[in-house]
Amino acid sequence: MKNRVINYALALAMAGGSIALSSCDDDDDNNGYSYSGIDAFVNLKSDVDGAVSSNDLDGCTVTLTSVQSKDTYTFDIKKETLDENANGKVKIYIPIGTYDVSLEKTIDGKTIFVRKENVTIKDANQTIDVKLIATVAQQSDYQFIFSEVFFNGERNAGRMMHPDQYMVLYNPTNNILYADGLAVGCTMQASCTEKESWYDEYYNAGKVPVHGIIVIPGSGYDHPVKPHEKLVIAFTAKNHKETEGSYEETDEATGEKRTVTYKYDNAVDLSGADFEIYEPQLYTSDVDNPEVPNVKEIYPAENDFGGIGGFYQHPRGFYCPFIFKLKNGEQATLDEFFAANTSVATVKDKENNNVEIQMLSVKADLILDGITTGHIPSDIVTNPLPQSVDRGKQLVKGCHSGLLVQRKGNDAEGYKDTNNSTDDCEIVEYHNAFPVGWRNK
Ligand SMILES: [Ca+2]
Ligand SMILES: [Ca+2]
Ligand SMILES: [Ca+2]
Repeated sequence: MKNRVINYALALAMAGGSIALSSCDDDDDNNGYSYSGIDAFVNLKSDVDGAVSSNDLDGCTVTLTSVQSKDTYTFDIKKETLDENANGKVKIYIPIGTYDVSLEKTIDGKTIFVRKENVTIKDANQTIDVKLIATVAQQSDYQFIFSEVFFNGERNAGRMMHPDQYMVLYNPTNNILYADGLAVGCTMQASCTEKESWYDEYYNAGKVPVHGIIVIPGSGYDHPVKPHEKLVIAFTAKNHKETEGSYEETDEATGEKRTVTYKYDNAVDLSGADFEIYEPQLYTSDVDNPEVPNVKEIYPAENDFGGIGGFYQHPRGFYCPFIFKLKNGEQATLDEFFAANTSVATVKDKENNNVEIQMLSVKADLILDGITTGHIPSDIVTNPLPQSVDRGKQLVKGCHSGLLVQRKGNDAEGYKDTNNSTDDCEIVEYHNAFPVGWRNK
């Protein structure tokens, strides 16, 4: 059954402004509808201000589908009832019951939609709050690129630091993109070594083995990123300048021992990162900033032959980072990805015996962006990323040199991305800081 709601004013006009109700076979008790129900409201609330306008939704309908009977009830949206950001209430008249609420419209390359399931309507004038989402209409228009990758670490009066690694993922499109399920992989093949025994088998099949993947959590539409805005993922979200170390020193004159404490003055303030990696099983001294949500991780089972078995960026850039997207950041989706993309490869151990290792790989055609990184002494011996992802390279002179791989451009005007990092990126001897509140400064 499909209940198309006739606009009451329109019905009046069609009937010539008189005896309107005689055109319906209903009595006065059910508002002119051919069924009995109650008045209620669907309250539309735009998830991101400026994402949807009242004009976008003019003439659109909101549909309620009965969970039990699958009957549908549709209601017209009039822009006069909405504010400029399309926030506002749509009056509905509907039988008591449990419904799924939906709305969808594609306009100007974006899809605007609402999904809300299992809403029980039982009270007159009840209000159902729903979130209006607007994002790219075509999945192929979804894109994120690295605007900064800081894997190198730095020295602080000779002391090396690289838990202050970070990366910045930038939305180069003119649409709001949801980052739930946005993932970064680090290649299993190192750029400084000869091809691993499994390299051709995987790369010839369009697969890029990884030693770890980090994934932005979320149900699909929890983390909007506006056009030309970015997300900062920290290895650890704290102000690394405040990291304290100490050593024992003997006073030459008196022979007394004393403790000297120091800080890491050249390190990065990542206390305001959007997400952080928290992996105490792999990194036993890791700390969890409760203010900063943690990414989820997928990685192959750790063993002596399979490499690192966890998301890891080498301070010489040997394991190249790349971006891809899962449909969302829920654990079930990660598990599904793991099951579908895990295989077994055979490698030789030190005694030249064949040993099987678990491999996790990402299909190359899913990769949205990647940067081939390494260091000058070895150059790129083997390409860890397909040429279609990056046919260039960015090399640091050595570890802990305070070097940032940065894409040319800026947030406001965009960045250069020709999938040739030699041209698109540069290495600079500074890094940015992301203290608490950096985005609003
Ligand atoms: Ca951490
Ligand atoms: Ca945290
Ligand atoms: Ca690219």
